[in-house]
Amino acid sequence: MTDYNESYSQYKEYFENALNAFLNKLKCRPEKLEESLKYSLQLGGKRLRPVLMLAVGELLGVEREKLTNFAVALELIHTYSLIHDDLPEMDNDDFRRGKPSNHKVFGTGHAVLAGDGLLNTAYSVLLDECFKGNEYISAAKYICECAGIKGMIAGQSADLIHENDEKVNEETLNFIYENKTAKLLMAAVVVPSILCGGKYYTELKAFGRELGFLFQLTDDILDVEGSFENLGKSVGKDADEGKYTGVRLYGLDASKIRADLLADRCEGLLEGFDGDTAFLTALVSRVRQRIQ
Ligand code: GRG
Repeated sequence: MTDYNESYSQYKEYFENALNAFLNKLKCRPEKLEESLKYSLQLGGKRLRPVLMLAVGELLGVEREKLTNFAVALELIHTYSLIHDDLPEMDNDDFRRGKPSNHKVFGTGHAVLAGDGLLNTAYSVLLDECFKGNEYISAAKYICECAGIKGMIAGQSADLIHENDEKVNEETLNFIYENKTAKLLMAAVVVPSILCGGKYYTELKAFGRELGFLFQLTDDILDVEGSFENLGKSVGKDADEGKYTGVRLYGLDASKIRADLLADRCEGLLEGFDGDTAFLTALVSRVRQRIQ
């Protein structure tokens, strides 16, 4: 197997080139709007969703070119959600990806507009894909559902509503985990399946869901144990703000055991796929350890 880091860098580089080409063509006025749209996208980030999409595409034999615009749209949606999440009225975070949050640079009003602009642009990219055929329409629709009112927005809404609840229950926690975090990861791994006639559709959906739960639980653990240097954002905020987290429900030690179980489940699902799943298996263990 090619070294994990090398493969991750290759997928990421392919995506960065595509994103840069897209951004070079993205022009709008006023200049401040264009700058605020591009600022957060160009701060970096792991590009986990595009990397996952490309890696699953390779496993299923889907050409990269077919996935590129879906990966760009998904990263635009992810970035919009981070901009809005950082706003004082939401998670109120002054830092993102190690740099000042969008609203700290451009002001709250423009951060709202930058998020709106990225979301609208993502939908425009997805609509362009729809002219290519039915499977493209289905893939675009899947991303919309994952990002929308039965997906990420529902998860964020529940997260806000249940902030400061005295008790945490598992059903609500699962709703938040599944919608706020897992849905965009599910979109990343299911789109390649849809584009090749639904191969491993159910299994990939399950894989994306488990990976999303693992991702969010390790995020909750890192909010207790991580550092600003490693994460590029403030830590210790969940407890300060009475957030609904896995650590609050299960406790820190049990959360770590649960995270191991979720990683095992992800790996178990990957074992059922034909082809070389070594990269995806290594990615699961990196998400568990939160490296890269
Ligand atoms: C505002 C509609 C709306 C939704 C916000 C993204 C989100 C939903 C909330 C962010 C809170 C949070 C910590 C979620 C955990 C999962 C997550 C999306 C983390 C950040 O994603 P990474 O680590 O970020 O992939 P990078 O910067 O690497 O792209």
